[in-house]
Amino acid sequence: MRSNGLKGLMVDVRNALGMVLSPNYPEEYGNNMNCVWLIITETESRIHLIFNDFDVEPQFDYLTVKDDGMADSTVLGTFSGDDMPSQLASNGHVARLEFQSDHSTTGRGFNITYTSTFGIAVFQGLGLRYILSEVLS
Ligand SMILES: [Ca+2]
Repeated sequence: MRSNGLKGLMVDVRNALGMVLSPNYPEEYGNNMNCVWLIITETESRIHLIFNDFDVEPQFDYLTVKDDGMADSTVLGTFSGDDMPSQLASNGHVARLEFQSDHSTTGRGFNITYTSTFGIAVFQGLGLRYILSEVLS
């Protein structure tokens, strides 16, 4: 995973379905958060994201979903506020979720179910700010 610029806590859950929760969910997430989740499935598979709950401060806090594992990968969607995003699917076998919050006002955050079209989904590389800050700053 070196090429993705991620270090720190590695999670490897071999299930075709899992959850991505914002930090502290369903309690409010913190200020100044910078989180990255990388969801990797088998090469021929695709990743589907289903939003179950979404509540972040409009405009200033946001979740970005990217269509591959790199920071500069194509953006599938950027979400803010409390409108529930529609279901998303990756075009490849990797999806990258990035969550950023600013210095004030938080929300409940988000609860997302990920599934893999077929095969086994591997959820790898969850980093909260205190882990990733070494890499990102
Ligand atoms: Ca905020």
